[in-house]
Amino acid sequence: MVNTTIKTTKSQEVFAAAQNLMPGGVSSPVRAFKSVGGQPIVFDRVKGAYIWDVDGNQYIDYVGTWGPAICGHAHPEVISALHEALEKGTSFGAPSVLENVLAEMVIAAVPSIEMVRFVNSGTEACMAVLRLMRAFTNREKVIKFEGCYHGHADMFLVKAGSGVATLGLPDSPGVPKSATVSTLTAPYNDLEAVKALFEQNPDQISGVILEPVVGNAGFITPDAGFLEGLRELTHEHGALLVFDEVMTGFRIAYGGAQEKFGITPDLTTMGKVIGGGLPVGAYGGRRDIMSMIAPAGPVYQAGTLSGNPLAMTAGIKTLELLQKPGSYEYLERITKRLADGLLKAAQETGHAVCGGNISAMFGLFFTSGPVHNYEDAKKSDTAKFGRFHRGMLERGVYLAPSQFEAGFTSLAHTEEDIDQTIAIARDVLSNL
Ligand code: KE4
Repeated sequence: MVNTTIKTTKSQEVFAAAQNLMPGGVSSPVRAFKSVGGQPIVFDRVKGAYIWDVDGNQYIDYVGTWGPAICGHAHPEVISALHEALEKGTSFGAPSVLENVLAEMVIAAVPSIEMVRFVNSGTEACMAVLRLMRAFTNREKVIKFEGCYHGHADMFLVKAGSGVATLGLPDSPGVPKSATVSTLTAPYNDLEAVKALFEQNPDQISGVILEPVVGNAGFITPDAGFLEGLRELTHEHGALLVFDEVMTGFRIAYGGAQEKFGITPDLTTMGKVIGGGLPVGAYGGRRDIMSMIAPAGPVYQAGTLSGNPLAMTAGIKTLELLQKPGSYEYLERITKRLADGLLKAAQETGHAVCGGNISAMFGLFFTSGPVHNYEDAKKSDTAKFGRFHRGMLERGVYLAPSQFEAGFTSLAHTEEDIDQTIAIARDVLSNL
């Protein structure tokens, strides 16, 4: 076992108290480390590629608050822009120029988006987009893929990924059958299964929603032809294609996975990066569809803090930083170095592994693979992943606390950080 050099007394005290105050001691289930064992560390502060916990231990961070910290945590330019915005108030509940600015940036960046609506989370964006799909097509059913996660709204908690998969929950109590009866599922990368669902449900399916690169069942990439096939099938059946780019948006490329793979969905959901660490979600797409959203049209969706000036400011500054020439080449280079290094270290220490990266998103499964879908992902040795996670944590590397999550790098990660991470991984893996 790797020497457990870090002291986590304060983390343990704080987390013990938290468990009396909040269910599981956390504000979101995956943070509780349930599937990797041990106790979570309690953060004190973050900066760039690093975390410091309440005991003063420092970690190289590959979660990046689950995606938003793509420019590095607490980027000085984001912080100073927020200080300036703070002086003018934290929330207006009224139109502001900043919403126009971020909307123009999103529309300019994402090929398929002609209009956008801001909300406060990815869950809200996915909830709203499903209502819009149903209203536009006047059809109730929707196809999602096993292991994909589109937030915690009732109708998506069917064979969902992320924390649902992590905790091995058979979907969730409290979700009425009526909410999920119209949610159809297929294995990721299985066009034949999608074709069959369309044939079995003629003229009843409003659309297909998916993670164009999966990050919530571990890191799973689309097979060649899969996304193109979905685009053809949805066109053929008068259904909509929706890319849930809450995780991939502005991470896989500045224009998201749809730019990377050259596919034009009808609607897109976003979150994480576009809030730069503050609560922002968004959905957008074809003008003829988005014009159905109230008050322009009859489809209702609302939110007190939607488009608030602080969140808009953090999002604007983050996208400005990402626009700097070379950003995505850098992210691809360091993340590929990391993924290749981790895979090589694992193979050379005798472990069955597979995985890889696309731009600043990566993943590693403890199975020889290949992993094309959630069933394949579940063949991973999750107990070994738990030991690996703990070993890395005790040596100062913070990975997502679940086999069914993806890893994230940032512009703040240096080659030294990457090489140090690989060296630590080699040591942990050889003692696993
Ligand atoms: P939020 O409601 O958590 O902002 O977004 C939901 C969501 C929607 N779609 C995709 C593709 C997502 O990845 C997410 C949220 N991602 C998880 C991490 N896998 C958030 C972390 C958490 O639940 O604590």
